[in-house]
Amino acid sequence: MNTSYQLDVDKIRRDFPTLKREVNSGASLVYLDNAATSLRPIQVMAQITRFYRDHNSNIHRGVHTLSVEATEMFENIRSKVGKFINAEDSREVIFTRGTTESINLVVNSWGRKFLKPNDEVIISELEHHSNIVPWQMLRDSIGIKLKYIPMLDNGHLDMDVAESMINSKTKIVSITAVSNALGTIIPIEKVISLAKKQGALVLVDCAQSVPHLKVDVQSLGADFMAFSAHKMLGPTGVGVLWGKFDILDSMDPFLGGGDMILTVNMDHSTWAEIPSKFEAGTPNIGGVIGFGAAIDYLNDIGMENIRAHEVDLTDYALQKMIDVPGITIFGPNLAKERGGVISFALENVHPHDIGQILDDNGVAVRAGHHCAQPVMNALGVPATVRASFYIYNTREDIDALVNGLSVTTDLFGVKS
Ligand code: 7TS
Repeated sequence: MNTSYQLDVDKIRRDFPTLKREVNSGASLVYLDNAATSLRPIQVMAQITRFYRDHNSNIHRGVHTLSVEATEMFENIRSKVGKFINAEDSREVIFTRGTTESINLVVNSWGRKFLKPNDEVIISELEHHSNIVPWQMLRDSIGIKLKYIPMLDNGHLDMDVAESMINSKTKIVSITAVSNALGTIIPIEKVISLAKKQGALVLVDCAQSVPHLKVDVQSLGADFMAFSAHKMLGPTGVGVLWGKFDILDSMDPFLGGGDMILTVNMDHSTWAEIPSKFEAGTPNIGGVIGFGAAIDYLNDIGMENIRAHEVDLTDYALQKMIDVPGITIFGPNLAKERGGVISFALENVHPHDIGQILDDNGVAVRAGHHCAQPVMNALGVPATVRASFYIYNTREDIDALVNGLSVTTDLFGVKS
């Protein structure tokens, strides 16, 4: 491959046995649904197996050898995640079930404690439902005002409106770093600076950024960040909430139960320090330990190389796809303004039919509203087809996508 960055895709592909799958009697799998979830390399699966085989135990409670080992392995991953995002203190890393739970934690533990009726919370029209619905539930429960920064036709946010909308009544801006539906990279540094001028907090939904771009929480200056392990080679059911120490420390617990308490009496209980305060019950220990192997894998490749590879693929895909008859490609025109996500439609062909025909040809994409219905409403479509890339994808995968689209346009008689 003629590229200036260091990424040995052939070697990487050998670590992902799922890529050897055939689907629909003989079509080689081309996996382009990475925004939904990535594949997992053998190193992650081996690490999960190693935990259950050799160290299986609950954490933070036993004095026996296995429990001490499991606790140490689990806590080492907290430090590893902290380093990966450059957190100042690994206690700022809270393990959750995923981005959805991380956002719900902030909404309930920070929002219910610190927000009052008529306080303003600002999100955007580009959010995934998990950064809309919890805030709507809080609005309906305590009477906050929820405002949306609108999306422009080109898939970018209307930053002029953002500038006037974020004002002294704003208490938190909760915003995605990269749109899962369109791939738009949001200028979060600018949003953070607007919020900080007004003394508002910022939560960044990094579900689509941390897996693909270098993110440094200290230089970014947000207050909370949420992301999921399963979109970055790790297991499902593991996510992270990072928050500034003093803010997390000031918040009430989210869930009550074992491991999050200091003392329990019949009439009252007291809470453990962070991070335990927010990690009630037995967590996904094997999953967190597997997540550690995923971070090692990404670190070995280098996040800058991953980003360069995705820009190259996205640029190639945009150039190839534009020639498909009847295609509309949604979102920003330039690869550098996008994550590795391309959402599109074909004239007079339902997105689900496109998804089905692509699947018949081995190409896995997502067709639907991508849990971002306000984006679909803004585009005036019920659904789109979305192809999304990761480290193991190649230009040949994009050729397979484009071939599958020609089969579709031939079948439906779409003309340019
Ligand atoms: N925020 C964004 C920007 C997302 O893309 C997703 C998942 C979430 C939050 C929720 O993450 P979870 O791990 O808690 O489910 N996005 C998608 C998607 O685009 N297709 O399937 C899941």
